[in-house]
Amino acid sequence: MSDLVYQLIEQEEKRQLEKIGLIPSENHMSPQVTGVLASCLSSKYSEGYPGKRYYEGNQIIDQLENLAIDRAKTLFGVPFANVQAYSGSPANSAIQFALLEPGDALMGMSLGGGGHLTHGHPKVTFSGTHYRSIQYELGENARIDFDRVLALAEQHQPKMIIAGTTSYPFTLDFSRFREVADAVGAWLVADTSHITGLIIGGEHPSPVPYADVIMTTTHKTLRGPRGAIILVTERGLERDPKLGGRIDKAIIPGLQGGPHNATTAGIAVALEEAAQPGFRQYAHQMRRNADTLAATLCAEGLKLVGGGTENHLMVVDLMPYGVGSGTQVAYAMDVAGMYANRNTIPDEPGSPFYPSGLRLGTPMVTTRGMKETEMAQIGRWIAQVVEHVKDEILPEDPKQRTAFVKAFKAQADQDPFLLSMRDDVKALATQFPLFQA
Ligand code: DSN
Repeated sequence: MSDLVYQLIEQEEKRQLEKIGLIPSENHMSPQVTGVLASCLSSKYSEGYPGKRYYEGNQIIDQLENLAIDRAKTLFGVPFANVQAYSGSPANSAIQFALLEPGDALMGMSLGGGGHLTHGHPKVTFSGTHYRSIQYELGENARIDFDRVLALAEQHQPKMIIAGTTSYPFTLDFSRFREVADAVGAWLVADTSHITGLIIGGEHPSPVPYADVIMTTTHKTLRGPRGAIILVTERGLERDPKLGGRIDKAIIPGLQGGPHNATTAGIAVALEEAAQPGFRQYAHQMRRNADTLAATLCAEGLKLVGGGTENHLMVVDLMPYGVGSGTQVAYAMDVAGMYANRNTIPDEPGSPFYPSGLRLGTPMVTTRGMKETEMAQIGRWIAQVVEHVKDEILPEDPKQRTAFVKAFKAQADQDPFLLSMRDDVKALATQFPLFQA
């Protein structure tokens, strides 16, 4: 295989094998899911839904999509599923398009608090400009303060409340969100993208009894291909028996064209894998690994947002090392062979591009078969990297930052300490395959 594309794929596989992935929204797919993605299913157009397509030749695709839908409904215990959304952002847009009118109030967690752009982030997003966006911040100890959420809801009367997060390390209390939604008559949408694998594995409470609609991406803790599922609960159907149809119409013709059939098949395979007893063990180990990583980081003197974790992720508060220091730490970690992402912290004094936190998660390392011993070692390595770069302070003057970061990166790329750690990390990482069943 001489085409540069294949060479680059080989290089990426080598990178993933030799490094340790700690981005909580990423995961490694099983060989079965990976294989399905490279099938002839990608060559077929199938706009519409099973039994009602706009193109001929969908006899097999219909069966595949129905299989994915049935598996989703069974696994989550809901009466309706749509598996066509291209990913989480289009899926959230579809739910909003289905249930809101332009200008309606939409309430979600702020980006800084741990929410998502599509949860109404103001000014620059579709959801934050097309709708009247109300954002709730975190309260004491970086937890959701439901008294404040309720007060905000009563003040602004949102038509939709989104209970969902991307960097919130604690359990989401869907019953409290339901109380708030009921108080103002709002739709309750749960975006469980990050925690779906934990929910299926019995490590996090399910939103099914409380939410009207649930959206999850399929590639995070669920460990499938990049895509999304929209579920409607019994509760949602009781409120509007046509809710499923409204969601379907919002996907197509509302927002999308032909579904990505190979992805649909990959979702079906991933759902079957998640239904196996082994997946519960995976979810359990993911939690244990997160606890060990968090405890090690704290023991090494690092500060975690909210003091720890109750799910698969944690956010290191790097403010003691200067505003925006997530930039230097995340880069230096990557040089040392561990890739994570810089992240905002609550009440971030920096910016999303130069944030003061570091987000870490255990989905990928757990999929590779790593356990508590490896987590403790990784935690100590991360602390050593922070210690190593802590005197490299990002300039306050935005004009000086670009040059500083460029010089920092050039220096880090040649840093003997980081490069030596990279050898140690590689020695550990290569003992584990990308996917261990
Ligand atoms: N980009 C995802 C994450 O990293 O959490 C959310 O869409």
